[in-house]
Amino acid sequence: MERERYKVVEGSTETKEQTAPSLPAGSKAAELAALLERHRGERHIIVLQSFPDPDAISSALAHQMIAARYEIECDIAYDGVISHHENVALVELLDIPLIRLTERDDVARYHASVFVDTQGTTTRLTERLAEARVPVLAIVDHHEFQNVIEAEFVDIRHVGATATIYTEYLQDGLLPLDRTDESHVRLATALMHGIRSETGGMVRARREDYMAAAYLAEFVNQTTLAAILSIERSRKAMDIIKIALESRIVRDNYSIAGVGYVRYEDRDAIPQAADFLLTEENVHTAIVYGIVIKPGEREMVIGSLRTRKATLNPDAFLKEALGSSDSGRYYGGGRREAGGFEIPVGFLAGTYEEEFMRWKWYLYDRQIKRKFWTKLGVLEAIEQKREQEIESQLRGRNPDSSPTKPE
Ligand SMILES: [Mn+2]
Repeated sequence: MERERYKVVEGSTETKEQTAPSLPAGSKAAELAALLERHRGERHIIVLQSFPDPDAISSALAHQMIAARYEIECDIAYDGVISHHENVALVELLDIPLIRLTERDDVARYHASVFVDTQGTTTRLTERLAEARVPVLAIVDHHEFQNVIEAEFVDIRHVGATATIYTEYLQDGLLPLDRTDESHVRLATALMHGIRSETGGMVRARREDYMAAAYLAEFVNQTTLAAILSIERSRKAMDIIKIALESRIVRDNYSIAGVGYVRYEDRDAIPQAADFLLTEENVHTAIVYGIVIKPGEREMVIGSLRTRKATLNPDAFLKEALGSSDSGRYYGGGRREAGGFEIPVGFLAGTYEEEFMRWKWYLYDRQIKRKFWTKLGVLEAIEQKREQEIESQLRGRNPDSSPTKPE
């Protein structure tokens, strides 16, 4: 019986042998296969969180392709926006058909819904589908159990990514990947990106995520993956340039901007931002800096100086402004027209708790600005104004939790 049905789907006895699945008994993959078999020929909606990320998008694609083998037609839907550039890059480069559902769209036409990388708490589609009496068929997710909706099939696991769970389904035989099949290569590339981005480039990955990535590795299109990542990176640089532009302070033709925390991979955006600030009218010298972090590694304030002023020697300027460490090593130096500096965060490094990070940035930002304003001889005016701003900010917030301000 089962075998006959697979034959119909695949349309040839040749592939029948490969796909009539010997799914691991008692596995979630086998359970999902049985579920899809029961709903053969239906039309389903795959629901994503309102702001879908690569993990959600790639997992949905996997579900869509698996379900297609049971003649189930799936729409991948969300009700918010695809906000981040990396997600846009993923969707565009891999040609993944996402549908943005608006209020006007009729959801009653679906036989059932499937929640992927969400348990219904991060989308308003949950209520709309409930109102339209569309039953929930499946939930596949890696977040904490929410107990908001019930489903025929539930697979919620503590792994780094939902894409890891779907990769396991593929491995278990729900859709064995074939390197010569372009759509399979696209799927593997999407899932790899999903796992990597969801685990912070594997930093937070668990054993299961590594196993999944290892399986996907031989099917991934490296060029496409690199393109997705480079689009992501250049857009990150744009974000940092934007922050620099918004936070810059211009005095005496010097433009100075602290951009906050910068991921190690994005550190090149700091000199790019300095180059950009230099294009502003009346600015001859631009300085941009941020705290560059990479979990488990050394933390540094990294800064860049760019100047068009012929009489300004970046090397001498930075050495004088920032001075040297106890061991006599200068924090900064340079060449003609450009310079850079690196200040180790040292003792304060490695704590990523939000409040702590905010104060850490505040102190470094403040100290670096003081050094430069002192060098330029404009310290007093700016400090006074800033002091007032901060004091009123602190008063407006919770004064008890404010650490003693320096000096
Ligand atoms: Mn996720």
